[in-house]
Amino acid sequence: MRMMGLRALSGVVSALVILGVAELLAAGFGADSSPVQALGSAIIDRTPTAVRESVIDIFGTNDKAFLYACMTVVAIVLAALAGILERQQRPIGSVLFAVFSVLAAVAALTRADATWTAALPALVGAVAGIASLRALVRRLDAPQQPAAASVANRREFLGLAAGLCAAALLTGAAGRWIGSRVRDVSGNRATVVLPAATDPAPPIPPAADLRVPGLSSYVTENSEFYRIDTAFTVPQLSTDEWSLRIHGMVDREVTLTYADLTARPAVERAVTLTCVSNPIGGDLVGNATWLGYPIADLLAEAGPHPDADMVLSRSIDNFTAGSPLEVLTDGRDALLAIGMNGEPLPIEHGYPARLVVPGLYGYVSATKWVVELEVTRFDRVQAYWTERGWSERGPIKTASRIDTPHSSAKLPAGQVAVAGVAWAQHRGISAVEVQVDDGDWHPARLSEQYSGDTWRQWVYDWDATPGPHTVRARATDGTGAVQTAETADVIPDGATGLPAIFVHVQD
Ligand SMILES: Nc1nc2c(c(=O)[nH]1)N[C@H]1C(S)=C(S)[C@@H](COP(=O)(O)O)O[C@H]1N2
Ligand SMILES: [Mo]
Repeated sequence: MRMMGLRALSGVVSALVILGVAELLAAGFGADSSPVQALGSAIIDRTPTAVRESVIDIFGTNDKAFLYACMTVVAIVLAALAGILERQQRPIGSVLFAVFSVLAAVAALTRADATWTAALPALVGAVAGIASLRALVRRLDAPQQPAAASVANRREFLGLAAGLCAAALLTGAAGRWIGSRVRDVSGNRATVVLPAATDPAPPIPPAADLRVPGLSSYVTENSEFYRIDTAFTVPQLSTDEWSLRIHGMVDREVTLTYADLTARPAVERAVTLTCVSNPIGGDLVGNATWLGYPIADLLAEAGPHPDADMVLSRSIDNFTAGSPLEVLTDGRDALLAIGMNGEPLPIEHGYPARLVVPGLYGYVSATKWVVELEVTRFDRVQAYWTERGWSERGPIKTASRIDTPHSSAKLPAGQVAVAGVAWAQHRGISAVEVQVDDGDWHPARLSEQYSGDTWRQWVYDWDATPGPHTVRARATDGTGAVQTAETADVIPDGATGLPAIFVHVQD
């Protein structure tokens, strides 16, 4: 039993050696070449849609932390197993290490823009880790000896294991530290001075924000803004490295540098973003003021062919979104954005440039760290989420949310402000109604409409009577269509149904 523990320890320590060496090399060969990053990204790209949705349901935007934890547990179990199976004459553990390192190397090689050097961290790491495993197991496999010699052997084993473990942690930490120093673009971001908008956003009237306690503010602060993406580590792309290539079914290919872009007249617009994975009542929605450049103008410069109907936008980490060309050029404020609420885009929200399209869910439009627009056709290519079972088109569905009171709140009888937000980007919100139990629908008071591209707040003054109650809301969009009560799952093109809270009003 004791022996098995020591064998398992050899495996875990040697796996740490692999990772430590690999992290140090990855500092030089690029974050994508780290086995942890490469495998994490490969897992994200291959996670079945249903699994991803339940993970997002449970862990929200901590989905990456959850994946990290799962990978750690699996790695420890496999490494311990490799240690237990390894013998001097029968190197099964070494073979296991080799197999996983080759998998990590292949994953690294298949990332966007990978060169052959991307395989080096995993492979060199494997050589070091296997050497470590062999050295440790040699000390455990020593033939039966007198008790004194065996105690000396054990001591030597533990000393070696401790030394290797410390060395692995040190190289790993050094690799991470150097890597973040080399790559981190927050220094570059701090030097960006955003251009003034030639066409600024109309000022937000005070009455756009009802300021009811518990109600989301009209503008979502950057630090509060939801984050959803497939990036296991946030891409670090400086303004010097960034460029946008517009190509495909166009008359002339266009490549814009950051300086080319910011020499153009900038516009500023408030637009509410929504994620297709947002369940009814969920918080994957936020409103910000974006500074950017009309996508339609950029496309016009390239001259899209008349038979093209889709723009496939691509990020530096190879995420893609397919937006209808028609939507990008119909006059709405579809932007290539560089600023968010008066600041350069936060790195996790797409620095230095991303797309924002009013009326389309993020997965078909809002590409962060965007570097390419390919003018093409829906019948020729599929975007990232379409390949994974989501609808190729993703117009935002009319939705409302009750922010206050919270579900299962205990309330005093009498006046209660039931308040929330409603959105139907690019169609606007014309009414919100509230229903208590199965009674009549009552109109809520709306905040001042700012634009059809942003959400709208509402409040209903409810005269609450004692007892348990269900309170529901429903919105009507600018075309007069009422939010459907029929429930639909988020897959394939967005949830439907009415938000409801259950409250207990005291006597
Ligand atoms: N590069 C990249 N851009 C992306 C995504 C992604 O996974 N990678 N996800 C999209 C989705 S699904 C949504 S809802 C929005 C979210 O933008 P936010 O994180 O700034 O809120 O980004 C979109 N842009
Ligand atoms: Mo999304």
